[in-house]
Amino acid sequence: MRNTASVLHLDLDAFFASVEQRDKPSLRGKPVVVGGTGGRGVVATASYEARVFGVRSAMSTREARSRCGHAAFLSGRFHAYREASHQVMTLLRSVSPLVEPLSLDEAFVDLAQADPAELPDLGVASVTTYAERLRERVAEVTGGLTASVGIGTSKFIAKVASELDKPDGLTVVPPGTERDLLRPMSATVIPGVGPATAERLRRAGILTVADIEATGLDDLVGLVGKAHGAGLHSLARARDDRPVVAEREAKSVSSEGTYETDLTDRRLMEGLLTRQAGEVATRLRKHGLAGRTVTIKVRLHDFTTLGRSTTLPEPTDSTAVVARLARRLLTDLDTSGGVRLLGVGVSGLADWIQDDLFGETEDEPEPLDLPEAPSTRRVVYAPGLDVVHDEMGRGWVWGSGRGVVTVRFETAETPPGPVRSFAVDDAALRLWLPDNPVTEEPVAP
Ligand code: TTP
Ligand code: MG
Repeated sequence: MRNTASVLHLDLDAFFASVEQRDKPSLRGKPVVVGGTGGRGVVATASYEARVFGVRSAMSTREARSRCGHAAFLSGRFHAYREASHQVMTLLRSVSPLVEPLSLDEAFVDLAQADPAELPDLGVASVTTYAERLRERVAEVTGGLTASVGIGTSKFIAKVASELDKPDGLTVVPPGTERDLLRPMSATVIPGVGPATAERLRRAGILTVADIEATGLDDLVGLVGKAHGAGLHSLARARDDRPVVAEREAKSVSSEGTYETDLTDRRLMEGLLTRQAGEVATRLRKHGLAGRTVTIKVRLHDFTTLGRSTTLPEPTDSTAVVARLARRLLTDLDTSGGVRLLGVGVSGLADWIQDDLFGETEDEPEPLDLPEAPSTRRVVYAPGLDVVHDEMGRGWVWGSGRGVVTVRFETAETPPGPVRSFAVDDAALRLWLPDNPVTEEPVAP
């Protein structure tokens, strides 16, 4: 255990919704819900103004509309979220070589590896000043996004701390005060205590961290099993020595793409999966790896994300094998409503490979017979998407239906702008995408 508060956890506030408010000035300070906007859609996240009305992640959009009908309901713009994430992760990597991203909007940073010229000591006062400056820099590099930060002697404490003063807050837990902080908290603050474990503990009268602390190791093991019980016993005492790991050893190699308009053409989807399989297999070979489990990931138009996987008897690094399995997995899924994300991954990695696994020593990429994009992609003016109009310039889709699309003409750099309506087939209007979108956070290896 380290004796300084030098593990930092950063989590952006209402991430997708904040990016939307940054880019759509008329929505700043207003309730915004990002997610599937159709009948079966699910909320990905809501701005804090919408949370006041009880809107939450994973709630059905229908329920969110009934709680906060006046919110702006937007479908997502993943290129914008990836770009903001990239800006933040690049900043964090410039302050310490040890940065461990947990998701697009969340990372651990080891401050013990920060530049001593900027952080001369790891006392509470110094790390507090340093973290306040870091939060300002997050806002600078992202054009105004806020982050909540927690700092403590371990990953567990840092992560708990970043939640304490959300949004736009900073909490530093001084070394030695961890157990007092944790004791009154619900047992569910401990990583790994999900609903099922929490229920088992509750039936034994264990509700808080203090209750866990007061329960013997044997009793905990009896309740939740050996490995889990030992983890609870340690974490309830704030014992956590997991290091911040920059380049985790790759557990999987994957490639995915998000599409601004819903894909409906099956052949196009198969072509994209084949191409992604080629990228994954190439990366595996480059690093001398092979894996047994092939997975596909499919996000439907309503934000439901589906995964299917299959496991081979032996590891493979062959494009042809990965591509064939990926396409076969797709046949299990109903994609008729449209698909906005496709991905292929290989996991269960081994750093050896048997020769001639399936009699396919050749690794010829399969021909990519992709149909032309315009014939296969419906142009869907989903609410929130970026558009550009020949005379009016850049704006975003406010709503569409009955052959009409309504646009608000504003960007992050303009004041709130005017609203105009057009016929959906108006040749002066089209969807807008950045020239060089950030496609993916690098995956190790
Ligand atoms: P979170 O950090 O969990 O949530 P948040 O950043 O929106 O809000 P908070 O201020 O509480 O941190 O997730 C980051 C993003 O991940 C979120 O903006 C949207 C996306 N997400 C989903 O798509 N589905 C989900 O169920 C959740 C929880 C998040
Ligand atoms: Mg967040």
